[in-house]
Amino acid sequence: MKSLHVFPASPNAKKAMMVNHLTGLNLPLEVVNLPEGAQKSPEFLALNPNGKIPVLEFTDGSTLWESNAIINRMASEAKSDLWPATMDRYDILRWQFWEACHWTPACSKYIGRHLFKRDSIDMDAAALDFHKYAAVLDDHLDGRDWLVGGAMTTADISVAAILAYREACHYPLTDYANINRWFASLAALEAWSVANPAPQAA
Ligand SMILES: N[C@@H](CCC(=O)N[C@@H](CS)C(=O)NCC(=O)O)C(=O)O
Repeated sequence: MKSLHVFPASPNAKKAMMVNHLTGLNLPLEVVNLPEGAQKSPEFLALNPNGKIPVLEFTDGSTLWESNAIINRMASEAKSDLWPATMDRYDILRWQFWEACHWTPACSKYIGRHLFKRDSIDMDAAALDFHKYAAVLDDHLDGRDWLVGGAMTTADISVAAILAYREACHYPLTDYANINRWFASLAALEAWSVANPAPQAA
């Protein structure tokens, strides 16, 4: 593995940066300046034709994109229990698909409204969507410290990353005691801070 292409304020990059720290892989980071449009350059599009970060680049020049695939591959390389070699992998994948298809899109409406100031977003519809999925997550975490099994896995990192913007973007999380307890454990990790220089200031 050669390097990670990231933009540090991105929740999807945060997943890869956290796993980079937690596994001790410590791959060099190459910052792709999204506000300046660096993701649209021919050089970057050769790494990921979608024009999105994060990207994991290998020493032979090949690449892997999609944050959840990247973090599972990194944890596998490091033989880390974040991606255990058991049937729990399918449960982890379940939560990672849920994150990408439902949870992050629900949270992203708050990011669109509060960070990117898109006034056209229907926040009543956004709240309905958010509460639908937050209730699923909160119920699952009732009596559990982690999403899958008895220890932190890449599932927790995938689902928690978008919560980097919980305060700045006013996610309605007050009534979700289990999510708040679980998230506090993740936010207390050194890896969370290392991969999260100052998102609340956004
Ligand atoms: N499904 C992708 C999403 C990646 C993504 O949306 N990346 C954003 C930053 S969080 C990006 O690069 N946006 C730049 C653009 O679309 O121009 C993943 O999980 O890696």
